[in-house]
Amino acid sequence: MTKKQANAVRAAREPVLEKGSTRKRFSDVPIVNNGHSSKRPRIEDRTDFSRWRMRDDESRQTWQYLEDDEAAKEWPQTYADKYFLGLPLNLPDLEPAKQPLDAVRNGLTFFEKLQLPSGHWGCEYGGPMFLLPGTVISWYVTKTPIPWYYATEIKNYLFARAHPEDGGWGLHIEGESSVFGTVLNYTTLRLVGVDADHPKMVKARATLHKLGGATHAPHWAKFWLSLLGVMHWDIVNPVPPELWLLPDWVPIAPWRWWIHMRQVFLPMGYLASKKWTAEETETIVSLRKELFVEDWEEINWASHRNTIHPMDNYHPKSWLLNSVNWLLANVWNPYLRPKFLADKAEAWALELIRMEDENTDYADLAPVNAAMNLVCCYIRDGPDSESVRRHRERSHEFLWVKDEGLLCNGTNGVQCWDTAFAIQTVMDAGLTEDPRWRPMLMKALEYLDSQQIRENVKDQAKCYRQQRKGGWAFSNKDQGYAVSDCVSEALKSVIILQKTPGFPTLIDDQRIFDAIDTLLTYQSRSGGFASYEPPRAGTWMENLNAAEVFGNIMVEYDYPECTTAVVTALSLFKKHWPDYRTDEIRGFVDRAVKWIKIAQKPHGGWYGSWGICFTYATMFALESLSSIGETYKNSSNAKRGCDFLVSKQREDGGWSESYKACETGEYVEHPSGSQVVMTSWALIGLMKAKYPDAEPIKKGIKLIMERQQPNGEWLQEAIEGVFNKSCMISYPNYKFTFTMKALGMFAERYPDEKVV
Ligand code: LAN
Repeated sequence: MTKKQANAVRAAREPVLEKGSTRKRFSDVPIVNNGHSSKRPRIEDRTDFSRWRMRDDESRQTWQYLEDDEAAKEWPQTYADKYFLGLPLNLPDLEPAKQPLDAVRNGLTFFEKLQLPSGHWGCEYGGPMFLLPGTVISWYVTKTPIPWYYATEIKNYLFARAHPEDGGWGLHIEGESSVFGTVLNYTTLRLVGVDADHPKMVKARATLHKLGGATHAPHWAKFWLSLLGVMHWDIVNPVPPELWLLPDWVPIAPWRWWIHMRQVFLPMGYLASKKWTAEETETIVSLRKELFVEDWEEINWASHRNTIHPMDNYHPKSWLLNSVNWLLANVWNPYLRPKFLADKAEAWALELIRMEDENTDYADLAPVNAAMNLVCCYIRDGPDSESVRRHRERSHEFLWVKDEGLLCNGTNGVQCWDTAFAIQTVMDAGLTEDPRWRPMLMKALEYLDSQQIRENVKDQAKCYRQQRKGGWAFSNKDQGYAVSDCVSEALKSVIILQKTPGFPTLIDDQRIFDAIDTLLTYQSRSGGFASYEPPRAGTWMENLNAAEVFGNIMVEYDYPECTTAVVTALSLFKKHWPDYRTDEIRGFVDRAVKWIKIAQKPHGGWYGSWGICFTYATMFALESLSSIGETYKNSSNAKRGCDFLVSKQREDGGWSESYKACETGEYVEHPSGSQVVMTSWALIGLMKAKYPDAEPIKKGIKLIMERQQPNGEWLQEAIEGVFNKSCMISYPNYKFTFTMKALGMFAERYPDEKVV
């Protein structure tokens, strides 16, 4: 790198500030009070949005509220801060785009401003409505102080997201009110200091009561409310930590479960076994009156273990699980469970929790187990222990502030994932060599370099972790869980940039090979690829799904998105390193492609498990087929995929799919009409497959261009992502990365076509 290039990179590393700003170093500002308190937080109408700052310490994202005027002046808000907070950016209008490539340039001009100092793109990652409650309950029961500005914005967010008609909350932001959403978010509001007689609380309570009250809640809500002491532990279906003592060969042993279930059931099992309950407070006593239709003193808790409102019962428990639960609750726990075994199981659970905390430096897999592990550490190590301090500190990384208030993200960020797509967007538009975007891309490359996981976890086999050396996580290296498609997308982006003239080789061949070696350990016997690990048990294990509100949660599945991403990455890798494990890679790709073809639905599309829904997975499938040379002309699978997409194009040229498709398995249109994100997915799929007719593609491109704002941005539309079939999650950066990718690909493929 020349000195000039290095300077440009250094300059670009700084966040984009408004002209005339002076700024303070992030590290000069302390993060929020990390002490110990049982005080009820002060709560105000709203906070001053000009005081919030996103602090990015090597992609550790925390929102800071600068109460001190001087500090606020010295650390001005960046464009990214303002954008995230919904404050006016006052950006000038750009030269209107005449051609798709102009639209990409305008889009990048805007998107570049959102790149954070460490080189990644951050964003809200909300949607699920059960994450914030877990976090707040875990703070409350561990007497973690809740600053008034958090309490205030939590209240604002939950009020903003209450159902406009009935005032309740659903499983996710677009869902209808359920007991799960309503009971947990109502409780959260009370814990942060909102009065029970606030009109919005009265309305929400009426909805909760109409749904049957808290006794009709699903398992996970019953767990949190028992921990809080609002319910009695007898209402919680058993979560025996003894399961962790089972030898590995046992077909139901937890090491075979999907990693998220494993990591949630682990602390949940410990806490349930301890029947640990928070210190009673006035609010808790009052909640016992507010949340139930029955008289609290009269409730027969054990009789409500299986009471559940149909709205919350997406995956009804099997007769097998009901029978096992009955035996555990009525025979094993009261009469047979020996104390030495319970002690042994609890101790082993604590040891596994310690390993999870150590392996992730307390970041933990996701906010659900992070919140529970905090409580476990509080019990195990005491309120002032180092482990509790670290958990409290890390819990801020799950929070996000936006115009509506403060929410809890699905993970500690979307850093590596969105950064990988941002790079690929520029590549697909043929702009990687344009010096205008070099500083931005350099920062992104350096970011992926810094986030590659360099070692496997300590005692990998003991804590049932998958090989991860050379991989990338969805969020960042601290979290450190490699995922097959996250490794693939990051790897593709690194290869693309490092093979572009003018970019340095930050990641040497050996590190690329490490990524490949790890990726290859993910293939299942079927040829497909799952998310964090190859499946370790059959789908019959869903018979033990106790969570009711989610589907496909107990084991790993092979996913079209993951399998196709791996195929595309391996195809790209093979081009540049044809001699590395050549035969094996060929075998891996052949098996994966066979699986992809089998996974194609009779209508020609592929079902998406992580994005909504058929449009998303079909894009990835067509891209992967094209990476092995199969396109519309020579592959019946590619042709059927294209025909499927084209059959769903709307009059206005766009595509629109509703989250309902994920729940029902059928293509369902979103009531709000065409969406830029789904339109982009469909167009990318068609273009990758070299669909022969330019007309439908042109129509879609026109729609995307028309929706671009004068400053280059696109506005947020319907929700884009999903998990476990029933819960939706936002991917706000998709409206930038995929739109620009579609436009850029069009410009590359049809340089002479006029669109507007
Ligand atoms: C995610 C987010 C990313 C997502 C993709 C990489 C997009 C996907 O292709 C593979 C699976 C993965 C990594 C994924 C798995 C499940 C997550 C972690 C989430 C959807 C984000 C939140 C969700 C997690 C399970 C939320 C906590 C809820 C529980 C039911 C434990």
